[in-house]
Amino acid sequence: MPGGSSEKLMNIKLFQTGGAPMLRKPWERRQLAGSFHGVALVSSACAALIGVSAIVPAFSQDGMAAEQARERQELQDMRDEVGDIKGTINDAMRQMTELNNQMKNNEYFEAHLFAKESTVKVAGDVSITALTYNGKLPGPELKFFQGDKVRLVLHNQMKFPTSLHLHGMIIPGTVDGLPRPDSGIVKPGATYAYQFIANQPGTYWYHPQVIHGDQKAKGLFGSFVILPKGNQRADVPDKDVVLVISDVKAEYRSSESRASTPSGGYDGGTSTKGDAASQSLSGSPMRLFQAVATSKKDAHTFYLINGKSAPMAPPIDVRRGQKVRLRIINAGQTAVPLHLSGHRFEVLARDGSDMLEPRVYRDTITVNAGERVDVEFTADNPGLWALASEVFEQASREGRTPGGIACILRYTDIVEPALQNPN
Ligand SMILES: [Cu+2]
Repeated sequence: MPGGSSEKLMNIKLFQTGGAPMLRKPWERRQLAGSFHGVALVSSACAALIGVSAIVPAFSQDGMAAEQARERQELQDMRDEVGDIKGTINDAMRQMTELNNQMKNNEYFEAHLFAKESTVKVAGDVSITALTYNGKLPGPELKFFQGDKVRLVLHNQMKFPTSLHLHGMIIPGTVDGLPRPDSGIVKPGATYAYQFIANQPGTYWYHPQVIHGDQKAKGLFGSFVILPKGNQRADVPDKDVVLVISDVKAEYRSSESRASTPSGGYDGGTSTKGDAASQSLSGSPMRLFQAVATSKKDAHTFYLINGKSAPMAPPIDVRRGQKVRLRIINAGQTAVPLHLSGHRFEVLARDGSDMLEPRVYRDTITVNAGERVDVEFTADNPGLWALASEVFEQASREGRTPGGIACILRYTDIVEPALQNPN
């Protein structure tokens, strides 16, 4: 019989043989059960008998007094024991609190960015080879709370140096200033941790420093949002969407010129000795800021919304009555006038700073290169609507629609007839 069940069985026996009054105090029950348990290993049947006889009180006067004295002593022993346990628990609690405080002090919210060359799908039938963070275009969407200690670990998996700039964050120059030989420049294969406190709520983005600006043009960028502390305010939206718009130029290279570059088709354009040699081999200065098209017909500029050209850009799904916030980041090279049809939005912030009263309502807003604009609207006009650039070149793919910076706003609680393909 396993120890646990035999113990349970004997407790029942004890109650049945009139031992119950002796078991009022929990520690007595614990001790008795414990002693039974030990004996039970020898023989469970005998153990029950021995145990019960041991706790039957004696009935003589002297015996009673002696028994009471013994009980008092036992009680005192128990109190001492409880006192010891309390002390041990208090010590443990103190240690736990200390450990907790230590952990809080060292608690960094860590994100890992792997800068590497990746082939990404930008339209249904088009893939380009770009520079990416974690194989994604744009890089991972980072979200932190105000006051968080942040550690961004940059792993350079490219064949040329890179760096990281947290566009808009007011942080020490030692973290975000121009990269210097002793810090900030991450050599090929190296890793670097950027640590800072996220103390400004708002919409920001990350990309390599200005001396590695060509890498940004080739796809190294991502969003960075700091939510206000607690994020429990009444004006927190029902839906908070980050939209990174960009334009990425893709150049086609013959297999010959690809083979001549040190990284098998991609030199990153940063002037190191190896790159200088490869640039003279390729003979095309344009490649300095271009991604690589995988076929000749796809060698052009792609205007993207969250890394996709319409109609591949994911729709913005809303429900009637929702308060929707769009955090628009222009990671591209040109200004984009974005128009939302069927709604008017309030402009909440530009470049992470809240707008001053009076409130500004618009239906179109131009987002300059590098700029972030936070807008908010109420989903109060069911239907299928477009959020798109007003510049035709940007809202098409080489003049073909659907394409470019355009996506659908749709109400998921309303059944709409399917969209007609205009072509
Ligand atoms: Cu920037």
